[in-house]
Amino acid sequence: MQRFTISLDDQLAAQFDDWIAQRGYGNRSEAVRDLFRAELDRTAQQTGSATHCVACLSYVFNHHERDLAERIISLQHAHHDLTVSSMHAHLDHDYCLETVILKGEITAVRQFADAVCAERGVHHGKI
Ligand code: NI
Repeated sequence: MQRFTISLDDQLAAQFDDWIAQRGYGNRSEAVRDLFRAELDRTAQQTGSATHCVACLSYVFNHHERDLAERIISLQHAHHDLTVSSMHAHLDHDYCLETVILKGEITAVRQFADAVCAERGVHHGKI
């Protein structure tokens, strides 16, 4: 574990303390570590230095939509190497929420997620 000291002006420090309180962090160090990790991950994805990932894909769909549930299941089976697990929740009489855990090459994971989200009747898809 390494320690270092940073200087912040009072206004930025107050904003940061408000932010970490809203997020529920117990101290500044854990909040700073999470910010570092998020930025380093984002940079790795942008520069292409990261090749593999784990991801959660969530979407809502109407299970009355013709063949949609079957099409989604077929997509998952066609990419069984990427789909680690999925969870299905019946939201109401019409709509279902699914969350799929994905693991694999970033390009393949994104293509799979895009294909699911592009299916007619799939809404609010987000990876
Ligand atoms: Ni359902």
